Amino acid sequence: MRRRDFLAAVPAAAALGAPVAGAPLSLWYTKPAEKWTDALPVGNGRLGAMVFGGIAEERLQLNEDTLWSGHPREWNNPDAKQHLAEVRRLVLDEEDYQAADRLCQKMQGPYNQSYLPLGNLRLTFEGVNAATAYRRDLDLETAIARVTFRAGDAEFTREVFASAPDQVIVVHLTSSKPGRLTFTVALDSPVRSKPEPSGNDGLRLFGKAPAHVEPNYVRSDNPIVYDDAEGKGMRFEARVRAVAQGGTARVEGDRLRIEGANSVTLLLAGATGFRGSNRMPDTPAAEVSAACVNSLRAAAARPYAELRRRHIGDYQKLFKRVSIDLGGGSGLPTDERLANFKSNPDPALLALYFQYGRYLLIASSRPGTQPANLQGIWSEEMRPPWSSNYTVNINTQMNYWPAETCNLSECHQPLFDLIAGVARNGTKTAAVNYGARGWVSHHNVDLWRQSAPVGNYGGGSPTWANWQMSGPWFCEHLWERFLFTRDLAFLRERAYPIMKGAAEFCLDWLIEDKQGRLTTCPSVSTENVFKAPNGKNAQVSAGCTMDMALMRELFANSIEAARTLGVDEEFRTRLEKAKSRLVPYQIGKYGQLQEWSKDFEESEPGHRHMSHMYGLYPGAEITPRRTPELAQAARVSLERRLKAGGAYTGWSRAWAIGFWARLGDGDRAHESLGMLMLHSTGPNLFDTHPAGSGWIFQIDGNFGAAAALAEMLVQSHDGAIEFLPALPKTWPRGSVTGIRARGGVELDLEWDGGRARKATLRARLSGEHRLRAPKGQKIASVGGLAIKEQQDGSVLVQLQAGRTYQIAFA
Ligand code: FUC
Repeated sequence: MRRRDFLAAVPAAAALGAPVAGAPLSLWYTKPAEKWTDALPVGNGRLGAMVFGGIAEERLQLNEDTLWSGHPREWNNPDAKQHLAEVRRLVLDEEDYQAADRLCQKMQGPYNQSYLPLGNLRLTFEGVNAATAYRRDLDLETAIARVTFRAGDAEFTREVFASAPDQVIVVHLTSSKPGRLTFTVALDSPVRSKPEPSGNDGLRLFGKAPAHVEPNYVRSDNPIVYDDAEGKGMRFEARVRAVAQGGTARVEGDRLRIEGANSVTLLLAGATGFRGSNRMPDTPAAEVSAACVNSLRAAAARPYAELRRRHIGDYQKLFKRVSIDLGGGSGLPTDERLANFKSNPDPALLALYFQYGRYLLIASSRPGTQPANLQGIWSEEMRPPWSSNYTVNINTQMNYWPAETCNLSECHQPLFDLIAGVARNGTKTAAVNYGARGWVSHHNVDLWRQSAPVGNYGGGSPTWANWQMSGPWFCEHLWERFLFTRDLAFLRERAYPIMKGAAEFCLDWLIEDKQGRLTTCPSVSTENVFKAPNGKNAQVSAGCTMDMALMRELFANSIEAARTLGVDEEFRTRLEKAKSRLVPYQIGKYGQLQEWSKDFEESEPGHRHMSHMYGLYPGAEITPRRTPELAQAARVSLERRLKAGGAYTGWSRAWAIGFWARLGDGDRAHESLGMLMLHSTGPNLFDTHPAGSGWIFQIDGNFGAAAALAEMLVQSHDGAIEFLPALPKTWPRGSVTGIRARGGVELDLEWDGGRARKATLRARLSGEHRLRAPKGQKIASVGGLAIKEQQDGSVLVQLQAGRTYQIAFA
């Protein structure tokens, strides 16, 4: 590569704008990461790296979001249909629930494929062993991970970021004394591959992914099957190029050696042979290479300072839309703040966690990329937990809970693409497995948009895979996007056809129960187990509360969508009729919201899933104002779950926070936020999930808790924009800007002494809005508008697109 003089373009280390200790939007540490879960994530939606920050050895663990095992294949099960009638008879006659469970397993197909790591970039330094003044951080303001330390008489810095505009990961190294940077660069991967030189100043790692990876459930040595046939396993490549200022850079064997440089920029590109979820991944090697070469060439033509500026500009356009201040603050490293949370529940750490959730979504989900999987895009294992797949009986959906409210609507896009792919494949699954129209999807999805119930994983195949309701849940995301943006083209072209197909499946899937109501069977309350009348555990029954809630919501939204678009009148009538016959919500013997259509005893009262409360959150059917009895019953259910040890996974805890926020109980929401910090958060603020005697990373809780925190401050699901619906006593004073409400409104809010002081509304669209002040307060004025005060204390206002309104509270 042509040498360029970067010195003039690059600011001195001290002027790089590194955040100081205690900067509110930085995660920082005084030691390098020892474990993967200590390292700090960067990502551009597609390429990700975990930065370890070692002193003599740096490791960047790398991912590319389309690198998966496998290829499109047949997963539908033509035999499934023949068991359906018998499953229904066994359940509806209450003859043998366990037999129904067993039969359901025969309706399954193969397990899904696995997300794979791209590899590692390793730097080994000479002459920098003992370091002082060590610090590593991740600055959420700039999305740059930084390492700084002193070794001997020189200061060393490294900056790492994943650029979306330039599609490369950039590592920039400097030393305060000239000529002090001497190190080797290597690429390796746990996926079968080979590193080799590329020109005089670069390396290339080329490989082919396995055609099949068995999940890790039962054994860690489950088969990983490589297959040389064309398209059976996708090609992939990582390439790194060095631009050194001063000194030399040259290839030595399969390594790159930098000697005596003043500063060095490493540019890393990655690409795979993925061609789309319904095509064999058979892109020729030369094309995969060309994708890397082209990104590197374009990036290398820009000086470091320009790459950095372009990255920050692009990132901040999304990140800076929202700011938050909950008070508090600390000069301590992030891991110490977390460890001290019990004695010092610092609100600033929660604000950091909230913004970290937004950061992670920007870093793992951009238009055109794959959606965030169970680990976002960050995964180092060949058999990651649950194949790091899309678990769509809550986890994937939870990843996108903050997208609209937290002003990252663009980041929602990859989920819509996934939904479209699953809907396409699910049309065949609906026909083959069930003889039904429309489309169906079950509880797991992978890169190939697996749509059938998965089975066949070692130790047994849980019946909970036979859950046909992810389609309706997906559709809630499409509809919500419309509610926030009122984008009619999106509704007409993307959302409604998919919603209609999901509703068509539901209409065919519904059957009559003995009381003449419409019900679903087989039906599982996501992964939960009940005591059947014979005293033994079972999973499959009929008409679980969540099935009914999802269908009621899908039908209502599809009716509304069709009406808005002026289409499908007759279909609307069919949906109305079916909707009115669905098994209704029921309140059980403990005063709880019933989880199953019969008031079964729970086998695991502290179960992590709380699906029956879907209508409270993220759904909007149950609200304390509109359905007070159901809201009270949901509260009883939540209390019972938590008392029995529920919410023990991070995602489940995040859900609990959302429930409390929707119930208007800020102090209980805050209590659960505290539990999340104490029990379900790793040192790098990654959300955790218990596993064996330890824990693993799972990203859903990061997103779910960020979304739930936003719900504590502003809600708009119940026919009004509500200010501070669940403010805890521990945040008497604070502010938030840029939160979005349904109907195209963006708002800022300030409070003090636990009372709203002022708010600003920016209307993106014209329309009537109902506004609701916090409990015990009133809305005194809205800009210069005439306000109609309603009986319940809310006010109605007519907002004009493009205008900003100041709100005063009394
Ligand atoms: C569901 C949950 C588990 C885990 C897995 C990825 O099966 O019940 O807790 O989150 O998804």
